[in-house]
Amino acid sequence: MRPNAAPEGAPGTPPGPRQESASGMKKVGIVMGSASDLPVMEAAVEALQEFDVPVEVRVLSAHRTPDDALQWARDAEGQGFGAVIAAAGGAAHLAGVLAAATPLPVIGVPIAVGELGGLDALLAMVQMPSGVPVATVAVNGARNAALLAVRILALSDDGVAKGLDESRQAMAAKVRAADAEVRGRFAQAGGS
Ligand code: RP5
Repeated sequence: MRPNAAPEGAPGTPPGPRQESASGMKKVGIVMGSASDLPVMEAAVEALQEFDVPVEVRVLSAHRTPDDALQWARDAEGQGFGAVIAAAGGAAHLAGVLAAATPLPVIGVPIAVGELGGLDALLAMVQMPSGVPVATVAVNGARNAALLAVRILALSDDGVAKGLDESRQAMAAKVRAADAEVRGRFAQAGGS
């Protein structure tokens, strides 16, 4: 284990051998507590594909398949993942459970389900006790979770960093075009 690294699972369950994607690029794991989360999480898959980031999508439940969820998290770093996105609504401790079993950064996506519309999931993820963080995005914030994962991978991958830079420039260009259009419209209307 690296100095200061978090423990990777319980004693006697060492992570498997290290693997990388065919391209050598780190993968992002998207773990959701139920297939019912998939309609929201498809936006994360699409965003990662925009950056050609290899992605693995899994349904692993902290309360229905806890052993599977923990084993996946224990193995994730050795399997070549660079970041984990955890999505859950009714059982939002999933993100914290995964974060407890891997040193990788875990990004939580609270899913809007149930009587509280996702507020319970948001608080469960964002209010993790000190020591095991979950980087939580907005309720149903699947795209931002993916973009945060891309930023994490970009720290150690020049290709991803280049794609991120181009994406940010394209976004800024769109805003500047909208600004020019709005300014032009109101300059004509207001006469300034
Ligand atoms: C959580 O409870 C899942 O992540 C999902 O958001 C919610 C409802 O799950 P299902 O009852 O639809 O399987 O565990």
